[in-house]
This record gives sequence, structure tokens and C-alpha cells, in this order.
Amino acid sequence: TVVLGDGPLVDTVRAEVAHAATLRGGEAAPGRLTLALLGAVPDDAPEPVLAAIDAAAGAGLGEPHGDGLGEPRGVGLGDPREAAADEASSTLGDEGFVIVRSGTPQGPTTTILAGTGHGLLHGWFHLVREGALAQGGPGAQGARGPEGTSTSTAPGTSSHERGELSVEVHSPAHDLRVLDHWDNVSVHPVMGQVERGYSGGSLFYDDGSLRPDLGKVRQYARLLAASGVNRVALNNVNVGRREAELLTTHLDDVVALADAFRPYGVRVHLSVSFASPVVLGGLATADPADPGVQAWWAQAASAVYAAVPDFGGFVVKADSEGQPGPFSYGRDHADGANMLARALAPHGGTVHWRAFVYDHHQDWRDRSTDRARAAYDHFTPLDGRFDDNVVLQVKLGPIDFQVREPLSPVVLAMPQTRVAVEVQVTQEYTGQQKHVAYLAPQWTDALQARPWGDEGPAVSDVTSGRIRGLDAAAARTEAAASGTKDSGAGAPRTAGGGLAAVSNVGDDVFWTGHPFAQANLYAFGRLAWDPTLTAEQILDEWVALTFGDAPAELRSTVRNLLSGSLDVYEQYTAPLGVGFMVSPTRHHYGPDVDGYEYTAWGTYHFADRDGVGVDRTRATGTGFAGLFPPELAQTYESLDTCPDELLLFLHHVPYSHVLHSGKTVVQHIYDTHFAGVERVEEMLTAWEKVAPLADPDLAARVTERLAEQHRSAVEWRDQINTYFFRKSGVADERGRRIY
Ligand code: BDP
Repeated sequence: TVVLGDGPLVDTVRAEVAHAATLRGGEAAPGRLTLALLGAVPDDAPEPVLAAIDAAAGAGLGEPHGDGLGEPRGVGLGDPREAAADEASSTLGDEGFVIVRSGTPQGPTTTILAGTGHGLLHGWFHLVREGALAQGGPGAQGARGPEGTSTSTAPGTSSHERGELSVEVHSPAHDLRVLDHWDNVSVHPVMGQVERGYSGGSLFYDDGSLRPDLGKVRQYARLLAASGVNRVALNNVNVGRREAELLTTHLDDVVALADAFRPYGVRVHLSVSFASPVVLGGLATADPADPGVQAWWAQAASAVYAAVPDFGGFVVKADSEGQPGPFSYGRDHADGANMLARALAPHGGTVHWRAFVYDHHQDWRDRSTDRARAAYDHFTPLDGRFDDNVVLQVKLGPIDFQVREPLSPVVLAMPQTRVAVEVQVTQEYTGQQKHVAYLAPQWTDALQARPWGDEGPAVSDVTSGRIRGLDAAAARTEAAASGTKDSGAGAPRTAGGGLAAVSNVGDDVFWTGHPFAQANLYAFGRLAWDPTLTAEQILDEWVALTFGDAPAELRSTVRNLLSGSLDVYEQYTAPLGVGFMVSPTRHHYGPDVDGYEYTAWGTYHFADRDGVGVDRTRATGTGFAGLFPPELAQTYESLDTCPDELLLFLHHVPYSHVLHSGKTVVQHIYDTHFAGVERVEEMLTAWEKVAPLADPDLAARVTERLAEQHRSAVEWRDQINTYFFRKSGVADERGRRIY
């Protein structure tokens, strides 16, 4: 293996290559492997390397021309080598890479080229992934060569064959692939060190200060880079005093963390308090229109960039759940976001402005207010007013990271805004890393959905920026006229908002509390890079990378436990998209059907003796169903077409209402809750069989968590079934015991 080029990330690649050589299996690819920066390829490089440059130059992403292999070298004006390298560089961008494989009489050769060390690093990890799949895929046979792995059709990926050469060009669909840490520097009296953290303490902070040894953070950077994440926000969106000070008096902490992440190309961001000019700067106001406030932020941004030149930008939770914001000064959220954006713009920074804005003091008796539509009502009137370096970060669902919600309609309604979708990798509402819940299917369903109809663009075309600025309906008509399916594909790519996620990692020895929850972190990174992957493909990769050396029986059991685990969780918890029903006192863990029903938080199910569910129709409810593109709005509005799994999110129905499945609502509740517990019991049995094959510490942890999952699933089943039995008075038609 040869690595050509210089620079910090190239050194990282060299170190990775050297490390791999010490491992069993050693080489990441069979035969001869060259990794090279485009600018570092010598004129007398071997033929496949030279061919790779031409290939990258010719393979325009998204719109490959010709066979993707470009014109033969030597055609054109000027120095053809340099011209080809330049063209290849611009095709590949900051993080892309090209892989060329060829057979030579001396054996197979693999060449990876990139314009940057970052691209080279991604190329290396790509090979490692393929190698793991080849050696230790989850299938019982355990052998799937790279040729057996499916080729993705990601927006940034193209692959071509010509003669002896096979060429793949890869680049990420999203430039911004951000993991938000809800870590507190000082331990919060209620939330602790990490808000909604289920993996021990923070990797970064310990009881009020930065950890002196950041060795684990460096390993974490490697884990993130190998998964596809390229940005990390270092502190909680609920910004306390000590956390706010990261921007000023404790900037050294940020410098140290940025140094730990940098070798793997991960850039750091900070959550900031909108009130910083008052709280930290001693000004009398934080009004975004005030020139003194603007000057304060400009100065703060300059100081950060002087210390951390590759700083990413700010994350802001404003006017939400007690956080300060522009509303206090009679300004709107475009005024607030743009003020910060202008402070960052000279340095190339981005503002991630969260759309999670709602009134958490609403009156539960007032059925005309609906938390599900709050973000839409606040933000869609502002479309077109945000500066180019503002990303509006919208939670996947309109309420709050529940196991089942429709997509937030805000994502689809702001064509002139860079929109990011935010998911929760930390399992706040999905079992808190005590329950197995592989979340990728939820994310792929949402990102791959085509809300404007089958001929229209996918949701990930919005987050990647491929349909930004396009009227989606027009894009769809255009696609129909030209006979193409994916109308996003031909559109020029603009800066998209990307994806963001709340991290599930802490200082736990398995990183994520439940060892299997690592799969969620990995899946987020992979989907942020390529949102067209399937949840099952990603699971195969994760199992191969994590359990590659283990016996096939263990690998396939782990895979089976994870696959479908979200369905199991959904079966024994809140039914049919109704959401919440969680315990407020146990921080959203475990059942409490009426826990939020008579509070101000806006999360209701309206169960009474006759029926259950929230009427969000246009005809008789809050009108939320009407906020979607027309066909989807119609689907949701009508009881005839509303998908069963979202029924109670969108409609209030009698218990006797018959679902598309043929069951009544109440019988569905009984059946799924019994079935969910049975499936957990099957999981327990399956795990018991293979646990002796696993590392003893890991086996012990998984065994302990599965036992807790079972206990909790039984609790859920009994409380939910009893509740609905007592409310409705309808007996289980199969006569099972309900307490
Ligand atoms: C809720 C969490 C809360 C977060 C909030 C947010 O319970 O801890 O602060 O989301 O996203 O789901 O800001």
C-alpha cells in the first residue's frame, strides 16, 4: 500500500493504513493499493493511477457524461495532466474520492484518489467497510466479496465499467452531517451531565470542567469519521451559564476539543445562548436590531475564528422551552438568525437555527391550539428571509421524536430556505438504550419518501439541496413531462441544510450504553453521507464491522435482534401514532398513559369512554393535515386513506373504528401489546443461545438490558391494555387476561 501526498489528514490516512497492517486480515483491498492526493501523483505513476485521474475528471457527479471515463489523456489544450487533475478535484469536492480497480498481470490493483486528505480518508474507510463485508458479513456463509455488495445510486455516487477498469466516484449527499451533543459542562441539577444521555458521563466534560485527557475524544473522532459524520456541536442546546462561556472565557476548551477532532476532519460547532450579549457581555439588551448587540456578536465570532480557524458555527434553540430569543424584543426568527449569520459570514460559519419552537404553557383545554403545527406557523411565513449561511434545523416529526409521527410539514414548505432534518439518535423516547431499537428504518422511510407523489423528489432531495429553490410541484410536472422519475436528480445542487442528530454517545465502555445502540450512530452517519442506502444494508455493514471476527451464528442473531426491533418497540408502547403516554417523572422512560394529558405541554391523546386520538383534520380538527402537499394532505385528511400507523396522530375515532387491517382500534391495541411482549421473549431466547459466543462483558451488558426491556415491555403492555379496557369497556375478543 502506498500513500502519496502531504498534510494533516493524509498523515491520518498513513496512520490508519499502518494500523490496519497490524490487524488480522491486514490489507483493506487485495493486491496493490495506492491512495493519493491528485496533486501528488507523479508523472511516471503506474497506468491505473493515471487512468484514475482521467476517470475522476470525466465522471461529473450526478450527470456523468459519456461512459464516465472522460476523454483520453492527451486530448485538449495546455498541460492535460494538470487540467485533468483540476477537473477531477472540482468533481470530487472537499470530501469526495474516486476508486479505480483494475486487473494487471501482476494482480489486482486498487487506486483511490481525492482532491483533499479528507476525501482520501473517506476513501480508506470505504475500503475498510467493503473488506469487512467481504470477510465477516452477517450472512451465515460469511463471505460476500466487494463484487457482491450492492452499488448505491446515491446522488453523489456514480460507477462505470470499461474494459478492465471499474470506476466509482463517491461524494456525500449532504455537506453538513452534524451530531449535536446535549452535553452540559456543569452537571445540571435535573438533567445531569448529559441531557437525555444514556451512556454514562460526557466524553468532553466532567463536573464543571473539560476532561484533562481527551484521548477518548480522539478515538471518537475516528469513529465519527468512519461513519460519515463531519461536524460536532459541543454543548447542549439548553445553554446554561458555564456552557455559554465556551464562547468567551472558556474558549480554550473549544480549542482543545477542536484539536482532538481535527485529525479526522470533524469540525466543531457551539450551541450559543441568544442572551449572550447580556449574560456574558454585560449589555442591557440582546435585541438583534441593536448595533451594539451586532458588534458584540461580530467580535465574539472573530475571537472564536482566531482561536479555531475551522470552527463550524452556532446552533441555536431560541424562544423554546424557556430559552431566550428574538421574540422578547419584538423581532422574528429571521431577524435573530440573520444577525448571528452576519457575524459568522466573514469567517465562513453557519447558523443552525432550530425550528423546535412552541408554547409549552398552552392551555390543555383549548383544543384549537396544536403543538404539531406550531413550527409551521412560526417559520413558513419567513421563507426567503434567511441568509445563505442559515440552516433551519427541523425535527423529523412535528411533535417530538416519538416512535411514530408523520414528517414535519415544515421540511416540505420552505423552498427558499436551507432545511436540515434533525433526528434523535439518543433514544429518549425509544427505550433510552435499555431497549433494542434500531432506528434507521424510521429515518430511511422519512428521507426516501416522495411527498409530492411517486414521480416527485424525495425528502432527501430537500435536505441535500437538490430541489432547494425549485417549486416542488413544478419539479414534479417537469419530471413527468420528461419521463424521468427523480426530478431532483437533474436539478443543480445548491447548498442544502444537511442532516443533524442528537448524539447517543457518552463515556460508557461501549460508547452507547446498550452495545447495539452503536448501530444507530453508525446508521445516522451513513445516511447523512448517502440517504439512499437501505436500513438493512447499513445493518449488514455495522454487523460486519463490529462482529466481523465472531461466529456466523452470533452475527446473524445480532442482525435479527436489531432488524425489526423498532416495530417491536412500537407494538408495546403508545399505539397508532398517538405518541407520548410516557412517564414525566421517570424522564420519558416507561408508561404513564395520562402523564401529560392534563398539562401544558401540548401532547395529548384525548382518550375518553368513546374513543381516542387527536383530530388534526382540516374539516373538523386543528387543520394540521392540510399543511402537507395536496395529495398527502388528502391522504391524511380522509379516514379511508389515512395509514393505520398514523391514525391517532391525525384523527379522533371510536374504539370500534375498523382499521385497514380489518381489526378494531381497541382490538389492535390489545393484539399488538401482547405480540410486542412475545417478540421480546423471542429476542431473549435467541440471545441466550448465542451469548456464550460473545465477549463476556458485552454478553453480560446485553443480557442485563434485554431483561430490563422485557420487564418494561410487560409494564407497558399491562398499563396500556388495562387503560383502554377500562375506558372502553370492550373485552379482548381472544379472552386474554387484562389486569
Ligand atoms: C425534548 C427533550 C428536551 C430537549 C428538547 C429539545 O425532552 O430535553 O431540550 O427536546 O429538542 O425532546 O430542545
